[in-house]
Amino acid sequence: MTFDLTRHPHRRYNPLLDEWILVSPQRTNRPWQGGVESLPLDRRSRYDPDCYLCPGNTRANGQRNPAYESTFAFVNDFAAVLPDVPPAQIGDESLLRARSVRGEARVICFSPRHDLTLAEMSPAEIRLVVDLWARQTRELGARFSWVQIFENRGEVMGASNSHPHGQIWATDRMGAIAAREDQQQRVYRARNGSKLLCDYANQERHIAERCVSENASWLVVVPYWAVWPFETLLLPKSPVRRLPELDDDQRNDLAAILKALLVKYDNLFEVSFPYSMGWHGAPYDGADNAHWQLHAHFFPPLLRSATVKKFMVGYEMLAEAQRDITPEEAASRLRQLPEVHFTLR
Ligand code: H2U
Ligand code: ZN
Repeated sequence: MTFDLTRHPHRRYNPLLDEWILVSPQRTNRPWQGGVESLPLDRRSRYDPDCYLCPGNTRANGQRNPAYESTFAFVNDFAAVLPDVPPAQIGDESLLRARSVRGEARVICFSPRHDLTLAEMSPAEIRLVVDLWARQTRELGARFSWVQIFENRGEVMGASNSHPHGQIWATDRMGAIAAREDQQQRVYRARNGSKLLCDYANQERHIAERCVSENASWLVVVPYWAVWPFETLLLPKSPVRRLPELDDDQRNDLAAILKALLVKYDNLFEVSFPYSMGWHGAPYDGADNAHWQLHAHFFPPLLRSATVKKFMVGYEMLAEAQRDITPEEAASRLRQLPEVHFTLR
């Protein structure tokens, strides 16, 4: 018997995080039997008088949103990080160690329309979100070394409001996951003289089986080491360290590929697909960061249908992450899905 990645349990290496993941493809080699359960589409209205993100409405702290017409950013009224924190370093080398954190948290509204998602917005509207991400990165990067842009989409991911929005937490230190990516890219560059994620994108384009979508400037793959069933990695095709560096064409192409990916996601189970997504780019720490390649991660929790989600429990909490459906199979299903939203068919 010879080893076969499509049939035998194995572990795959994640070079960005220096971690392993267990893959058990034998559990899904049976034919696809899960029905497609469509959830009823909740028809929301364009404006919700009770929404704290809609234009002109009053937020929990009594402040009033402007009558914004495209995007809108404000400082989170219940911020997890704060700018005015006295510096402190407690318990240096002891087991009980703590450090102060300085930061700023913002909420970013993607559209004045309460009833849309990024997937339903036009590429031109998504382009304005790209510009907002880039602007916010530059602005917060002038004051903090790490700018974490993210979106929690859908109730299952803990989003507290269906108005299309994301968040930014900027801090004076990188988070632990970002720091590991930084270190792994640095070591790779020192060893190979090239960027880890540029080499990876080139390989995946050549192999093609994990590619989901591609245009002139961007590539979406289900990474070889994906943990979540339909996790994807969005990569620029040329070297870019941070969002603000993207030129006009790259921004338009980014809006187009985001539209394509998010429509595919919605079409997968014919539901507004939940996910957490976020951007990773070079820190603003004064170093040259030539090892850094900008990228976005999409982590959707759904596994088999609109209602069956993957749980990270048991073995995964205690040993390492595990998946059944192979990244190749997930990519193939996403690739074949139409780029027209199911609600418009
Ligand atoms: P989430 O849906 O990802 O939780 O983001 C919404 C954020 O909006 C959340 O972090 C903030 C919450 O603190 N918020 C305000 O800043 N003002 C409000 O009036 C309500 C919620
Ligand atoms: Zn709203």
